[in-house]
Amino acid sequence: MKIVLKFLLFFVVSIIYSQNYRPSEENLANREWFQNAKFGMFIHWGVYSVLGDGEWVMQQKKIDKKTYERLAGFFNPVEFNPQEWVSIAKNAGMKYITITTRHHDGFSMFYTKQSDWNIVDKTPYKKDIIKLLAEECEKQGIKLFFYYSLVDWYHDDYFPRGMTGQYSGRPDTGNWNNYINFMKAQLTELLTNYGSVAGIWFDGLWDKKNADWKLKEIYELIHKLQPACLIGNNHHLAPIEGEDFQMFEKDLPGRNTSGFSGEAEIGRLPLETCETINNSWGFNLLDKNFKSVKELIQYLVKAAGNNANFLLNVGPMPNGKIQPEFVSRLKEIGDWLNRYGESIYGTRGGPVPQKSWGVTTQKDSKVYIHILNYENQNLLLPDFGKKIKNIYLFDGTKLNYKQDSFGIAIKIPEEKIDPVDTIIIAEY
Ligand code: H79
Repeated sequence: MKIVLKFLLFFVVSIIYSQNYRPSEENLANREWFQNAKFGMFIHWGVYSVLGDGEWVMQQKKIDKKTYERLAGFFNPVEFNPQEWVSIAKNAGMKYITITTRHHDGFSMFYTKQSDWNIVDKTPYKKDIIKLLAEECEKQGIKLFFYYSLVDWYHDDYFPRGMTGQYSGRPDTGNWNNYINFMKAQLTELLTNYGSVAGIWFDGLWDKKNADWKLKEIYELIHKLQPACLIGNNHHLAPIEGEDFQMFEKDLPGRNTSGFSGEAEIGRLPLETCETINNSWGFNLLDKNFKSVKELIQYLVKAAGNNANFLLNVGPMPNGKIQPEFVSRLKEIGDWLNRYGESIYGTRGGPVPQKSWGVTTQKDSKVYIHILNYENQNLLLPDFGKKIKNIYLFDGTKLNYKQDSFGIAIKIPEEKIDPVDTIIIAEY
């Protein structure tokens, strides 16, 4: 009887284990690196960039696929210089790049044997942009993530269709399993031909929420090919088994002001929040709603305070250049990080959750108090269970403070206020 019980227990335990994803050592190390990195560059680039009207133009302007195909013939970014892009990212203080290998229009920015709807076969440029960028990132020590849309407005086998893609003039037939196999084959190419890939950033699942996406198989394939590769999926839901990080689109973790984060609760995985510099992901000629340097830095700081990375987007122009309004802002963020990066890189969300005045980050025995919105010279922090040894401004100026059982009261001299971020260090 005992033996039978033991056997049963073993059986149950092994079933539980076989269902539960256990990240590899390399994967856990990569997660740690990711959380320390804090700041990355998102790149939205595709044949849609030619129209200067964002990456959703095919859907929004109801362009059928035959007509849309013409754009590939115009895509010839002769001024594309991967070395320049990677330098722009590095000088901004960014530690990784996440680029669209394939957006919802289904166009592959890399060479693929699975379809000729790709950069090498269909454009006069003929070069594998992802390959060029991957080589440069390797050279300059920047990690590379691949954005990969699950949606496809071009592929006939993306059928039955979801909420979008209904104007592209495709037959009302298709084989969903073929589509899944097509994606698996493409992901195999991406994880085989481009060196080490820091992560895959999926998007678009919301288009067919209830479809059988075979995520378990897809995630297992990725982790088999590259165990360290971090999987994230912008499905607007709580994390799914097999994922390694959780992202929030145009929102800080746990918030849903954009309406894109749906039911997503914050899980236990590393977090990332992505935003645009104007209001567009793909190049938009008319969009001049540029956020100020102050807003962008404060977004980065708030993300860090909420224990999340900040993935800031650029949508390069069809000639291959990043527009000057983006370049200048990125440079200024980089200058700020050069001075104050200690309070961001390698930190985790601080002991005091976000307040109207700002956020906290922490590292080792230091808490960085970021005053983003100066209210008055008396700052009262709730007690976070540490005996404070010293409190001073980032420039070393000692501050008057008092700690008792109610919390920590700090006097901030008004003349020391920095309108972008006044950083106070509390050492315990
Ligand atoms: O790549 C960028 C966007 O193109 C992509 N994600 C970022 C990173 C993105 N695609 N869609 N969205 C963001 C917003 C989703 C809007 C939706 Fe809907 C609201 C999807 C489902 C409800 C629009 C309205 C599409 C269907 C109904």
